[in-house]
Amino acid sequence: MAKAYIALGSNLNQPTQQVQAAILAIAALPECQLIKQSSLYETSPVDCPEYEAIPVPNFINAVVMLTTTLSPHALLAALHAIEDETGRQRHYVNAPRELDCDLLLYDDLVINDSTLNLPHPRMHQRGFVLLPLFEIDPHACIPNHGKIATLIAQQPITGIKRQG
Ligand code: PH2
Ligand code: MG
Ligand code: MG
Repeated sequence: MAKAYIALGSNLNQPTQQVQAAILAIAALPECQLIKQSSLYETSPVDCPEYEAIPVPNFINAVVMLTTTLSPHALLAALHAIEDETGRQRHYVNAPRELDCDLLLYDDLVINDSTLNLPHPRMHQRGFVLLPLFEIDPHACIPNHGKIATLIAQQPITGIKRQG
C-alpha cells in the first residue's frame, strides 16, 4: 500500500464546490482510501498571466493524503479523469480552471518520464501547496528538497488565507 499526496486547485466556476466535489471523487476512486484532507485555503494566483486584461481570480487550494494500490501512473490517469469531468478546457498555460489535481508525492518515488514528474517539480516553491501539506503532515519530506518545515521557513509565503 502506497501513500500519496494530491494538491487540488480551482479558480473558476464555484471554486469551493469544485474542490469539495473533487475530494469526494478522490475518496470514491477504486483502490484508494482518503486518509486526511487539509482545510481549504484562499490563495493569490502565482505565475498566472492575465489574458485580455481580465484579473485572474483567487484560487481555492487544498491537499489530501490517501493510501492506494494503484500505480502512480494509474492514479495520475484517475486524477485527470476527475479534472475532465468538470469540463476543464486547456486554453493556455495556467489559464483559470475548474479543477487542477496534481499528484505531489507517491511514497518517496522519484519519477521523470514523459507523463509524470515526481515529486511534483514546483511543489517545494509554492506556498499554496506547502501550507496545506504541512497542516496534514508536518513531518513530510520532499525527495531531493528535504523537510517541509525547513522549506516553509526558508521562503517568504504570502497571499494565503486558511478558511474555517
Ligand atoms: N496553480 C497553478 C499556477 N498558479 N496559483 C495558486 N494560487 N493556486 C494554484 O493552484 C495554482 C497557482 C498551476 O497549476
Ligand atoms: Mg497545478
Ligand atoms: Mg495540473
